[in-house]
Amino acid sequence: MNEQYALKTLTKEQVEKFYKQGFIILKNVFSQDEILNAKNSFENLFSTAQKLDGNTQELKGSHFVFEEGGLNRIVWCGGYERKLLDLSKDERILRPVSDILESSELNQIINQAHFKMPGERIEFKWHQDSEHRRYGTDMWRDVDGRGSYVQTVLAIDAMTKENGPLVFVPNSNQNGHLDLQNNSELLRKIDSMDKLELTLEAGDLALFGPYTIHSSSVNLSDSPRRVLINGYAYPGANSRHYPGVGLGRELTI
Ligand SMILES: O=C(O)CCC(=O)C(=O)O
Repeated sequence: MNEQYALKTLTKEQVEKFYKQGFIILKNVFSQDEILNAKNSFENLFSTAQKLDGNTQELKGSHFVFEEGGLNRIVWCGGYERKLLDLSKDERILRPVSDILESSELNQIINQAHFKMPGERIEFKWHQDSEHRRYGTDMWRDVDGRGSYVQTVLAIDAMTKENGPLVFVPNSNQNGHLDLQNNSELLRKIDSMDKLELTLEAGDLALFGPYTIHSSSVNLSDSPRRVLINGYAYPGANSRHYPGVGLGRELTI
């Protein structure tokens, strides 16, 4: 393999940065050939979704979720498109996650395809992923005391200012789980906080923690903005059942 795309472990500084600002970006993790392969899987998934009746439903262990604006996401997309499940255990994703969690055992609970096709009105409002992981309930235990979870976003297309990029609020992770959806005062304050609009090339990987406040708006460009999202929990943290995968799959690195 071209050295540029070889497995890289994180430095101590990168891990510190992850916990300080709430996210890190790794450039050129996958080659353009590998991304082309993943793009073919996304195209298969999308053409399957086009043939459905617009109601959320499960096919071969993948949960096709439609919302008002169109196809919102495909949860556990690797059920339908095996190549995307294989990609989610590539060491170039698992190694940095394992460096952050300081665990060689990982519990993968998320393997999700996000499509923002031109003309569709798909957006994700300000949130922390800790909401989706059910922090504060008995479905989640913060085993490592640092969030116990890493979400990774692999750019399948370039992510630009025009096509609905992820937007992070740096350092917003510092106060843990904020129950944002029940905190309208804090939600209002986000407008005046510093933000980082992410621009990525296809093949770049963003990693962020469960407490990092983020959002992404509608794709206003005329080309797709697709990402493959994989999420890994510290062993023992999750007890929520997810569509397609139940309690998740155990991976060892
Ligand atoms: O596809 C997007 O931009 C949304 C990603 C997101 O909000 C998440 O991974 O939690």
